[in-house]
Amino acid sequence: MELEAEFERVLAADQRVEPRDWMPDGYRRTLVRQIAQHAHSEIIGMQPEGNWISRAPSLRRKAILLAKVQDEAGHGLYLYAAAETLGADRADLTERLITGRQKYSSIFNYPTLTFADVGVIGWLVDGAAICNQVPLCRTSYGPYARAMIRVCKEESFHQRQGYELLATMMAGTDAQRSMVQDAVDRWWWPSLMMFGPPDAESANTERSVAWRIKRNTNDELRQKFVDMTVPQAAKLGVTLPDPELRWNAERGHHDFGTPDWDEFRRVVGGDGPCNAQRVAHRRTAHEEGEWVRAAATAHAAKRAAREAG
Ligand code: FAQ
Repeated sequence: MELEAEFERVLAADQRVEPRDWMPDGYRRTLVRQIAQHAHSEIIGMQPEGNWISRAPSLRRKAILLAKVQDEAGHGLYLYAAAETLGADRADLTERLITGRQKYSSIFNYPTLTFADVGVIGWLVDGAAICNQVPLCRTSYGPYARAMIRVCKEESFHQRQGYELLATMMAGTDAQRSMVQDAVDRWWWPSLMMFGPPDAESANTERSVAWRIKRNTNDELRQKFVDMTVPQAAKLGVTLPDPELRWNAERGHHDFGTPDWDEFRRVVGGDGPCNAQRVAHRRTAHEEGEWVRAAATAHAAKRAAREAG
């Protein structure tokens, strides 16, 4: 009881819960679920853009894209490490991902058809990720909050490179401009779905907000993203594909249309355009990396034996 009171005190004081502190089982389970999904998203999220590294239109764009995709690997690693502080086993999490028992963000199940998609992922997908992750810098679990601070700094660079890429294309030819508009049309609604189901259908939000794991609800963050993105779209000269999108002076926010939640459920359920390909690719990479893990384990064992003897 005393331990539980201390846990509640830490939350109420907006302090951080640390790995060795007592925490309710449900709090630990929720964190492992969210952090693992987040880590998996970063790792699977390397694939759509990775698809364009070898075909980037210049050395500069290739170097930028390579750095961005590499950052995503780093984010995945920080997050797996944060999950490990809760007692999760990294190999087990990977196994759950490649056997379809754990989720990753719906957004990465859509294909990247042209180089404009790289810009739109930076602008919209990283933009949505930042909106969602900045409040997570104040999440109640210390290692997750600290990982988010660094991740957010890198995501800001990602978002700006996307916007800059698109601004460059929009200043180019008509064909380039229509390529950008086509990419915006395809990615806008999936980006809104990144924030999760509407609050009324979100099974976890109420509990997670009470535990201060989530600092905002899904709908609050979705609204924030729309409000932030509309002026950027105007500046770029692209149209967001939503006829219901308009400023509502009374609310002080933009009104917007309803995402296709049936599509969201299908994609999360495994039936999106690229789900099978994404998981198969991850599984192959894992299997082909077996020798590296074996060599690293053997090396660590030899070193430990040397140090002991
Ligand atoms: N996709 O009750 P809620 C990035 C699931 S950013 C798939 O509302 P919760 C950076 C949810 O897990 C992307 N599944 O759930 C990058 C739950 O299922 P469960 C990753 C989704 O957790 C950029 C069920 O639906 N960011 O990677 C989605 O309270 C560019 C009911 O939903 C994060 O993970 C979805 N979109 O709220 C990388 C941020 N939405 O587990 C490369 C941290 C919901 O009960 C390139 N996560 N579900 O079986 C969060 O903030 C939360 O987990 C939410 C969902 C907001 C995503």
